Amino acid sequence: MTRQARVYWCDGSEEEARRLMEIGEKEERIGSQSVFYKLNQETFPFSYLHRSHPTDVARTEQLTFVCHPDREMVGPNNNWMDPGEAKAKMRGLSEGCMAGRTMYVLPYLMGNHLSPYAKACVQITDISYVAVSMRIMTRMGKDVLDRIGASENFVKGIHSVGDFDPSRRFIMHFPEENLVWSIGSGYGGNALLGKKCFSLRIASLLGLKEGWLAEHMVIIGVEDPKGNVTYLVAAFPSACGKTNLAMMESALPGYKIWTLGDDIAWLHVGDDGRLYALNPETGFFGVAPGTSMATNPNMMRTLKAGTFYPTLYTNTALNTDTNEPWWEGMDGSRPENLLDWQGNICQPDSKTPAAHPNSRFTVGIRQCPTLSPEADNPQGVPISAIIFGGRRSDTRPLVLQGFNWQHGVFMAATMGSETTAAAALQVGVLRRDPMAMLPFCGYNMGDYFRHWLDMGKRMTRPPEIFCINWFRKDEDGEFLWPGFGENIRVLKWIVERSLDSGSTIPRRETPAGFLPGRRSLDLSGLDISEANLEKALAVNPREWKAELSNVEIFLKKFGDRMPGEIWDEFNELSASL
Ligand code: OXD
Ligand code: MN
Repeated sequence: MTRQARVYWCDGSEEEARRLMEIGEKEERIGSQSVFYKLNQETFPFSYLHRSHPTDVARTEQLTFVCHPDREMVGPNNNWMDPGEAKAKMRGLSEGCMAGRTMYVLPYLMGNHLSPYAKACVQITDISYVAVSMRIMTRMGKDVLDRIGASENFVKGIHSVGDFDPSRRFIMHFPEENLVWSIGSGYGGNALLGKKCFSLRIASLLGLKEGWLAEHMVIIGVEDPKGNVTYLVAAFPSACGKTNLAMMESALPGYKIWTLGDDIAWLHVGDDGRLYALNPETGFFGVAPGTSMATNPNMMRTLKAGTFYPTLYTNTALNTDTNEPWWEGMDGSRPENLLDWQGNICQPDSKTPAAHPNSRFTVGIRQCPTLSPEADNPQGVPISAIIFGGRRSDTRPLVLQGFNWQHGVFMAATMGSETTAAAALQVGVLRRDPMAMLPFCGYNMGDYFRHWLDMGKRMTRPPEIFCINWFRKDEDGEFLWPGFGENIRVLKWIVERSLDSGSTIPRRETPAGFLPGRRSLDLSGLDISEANLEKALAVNPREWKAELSNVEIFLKKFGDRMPGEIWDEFNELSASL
């Protein structure tokens, strides 16, 4: 059907990565541009720049469908298409789509080779950029084909960039067949089918059937000055600081963050009744703008650590004096001689960003200096607290703890966030984004909340649940909380509240949840006024009432699929405000 000129079976080796870089540099093109451009190999070892098609710069949620015979099961949170109709459409669009091009066959594993939870997958693609990106982000290799053998039990991905025409761009999921079929985009979550498409959308549905959760979460270990490590997961919408949190450098002496993952966590209940998290990926696909030695020094070190994994920069600007990538918010001043993300010369006084706001780096997790020694644990790590967050200029306080599992699930189910450039949507508008999974939950969200409630009942020691908001602003639009490495102060409170001794750590009860008690947040050495701290932590009934009417509209969309427990919590909060 695809009529490719040749087939290339990838084995995941280093020689192959180098060969693919060369093909992308010298043989493949997007329009008039090479797929890869070699950057300064002294300062950015094994690094390449990729410029995507100008219409293809973010995930396209409006072109993403879940195709299942039961529309109700798919829910109002997903675009739906009948599987037969979707297949016919995709066949039409895919006819001859690889003519004259190479089809790369990518066998890969999501999860550790030794993990009982790992899933074998095969994706085909027709662009070296996706082949190389998948090698960074997954465990790719011939051994995966041996593992699959003659069985049908693997996740199938068909991907072609087609002609990049947005009117012929679709990302279709067929959960009944473990199949993802994507055409017309080479960008991130639209094209690296092991990521959002499988490890979140399809995996979330597998999790519903098999009793586990696939979540949009970072996994970190927080080490205290005594050397005890407590593991946490945290869910934030795209481009809200998950990567910065995952490799944060603590502003409090003696504390250290260990990195296990920055985007996806698979959560299983262990034999001991605790919740365990593992990261199915092996790389970071992070947002570049704003990343610097000041905001995320460990990521800057990761980017420059070049090993046998190439590091890719997608749609960043290029400093033509040094041949290095550049983006807004990087250290130092704006270079004089810059090409923007499309390769055009930038005027020095231009106010338009030179890097695309959703420009990204793709880099191997092995290069991360804070990688946890437990990152490859086949069972995952035991989780003491689950954090949910969003980008909210108002209403939501710096941190709130849920009263119990059910209340925590309600808090997460009703969270919202101001949209970012990660998806092709209007930026900065508030949308409800339960568990940061709105674009990624592959089935009806009402059923998803019920699954979360049921998971809690299966654990003998469920993690504590918290909601955080680093982004609250004052009347003048200034952030109230300094963020970045100072966030450790909030994590410290969260960890302490989550340990067995947690009930002794002071907290204040509000209708919306527990706030840190007076002086229980460690503010030593931090310059923040009492007034700002109070504003950052305020639970304001007027704001919450407005919030709840917005929440009610959202929850009602799911009709009787919305569990009664969620409405019970809603009614209790409404009544107590
Ligand atoms: C991502 C996203 O790329 O969430 O991780 O958009
Ligand atoms: Mn993400």
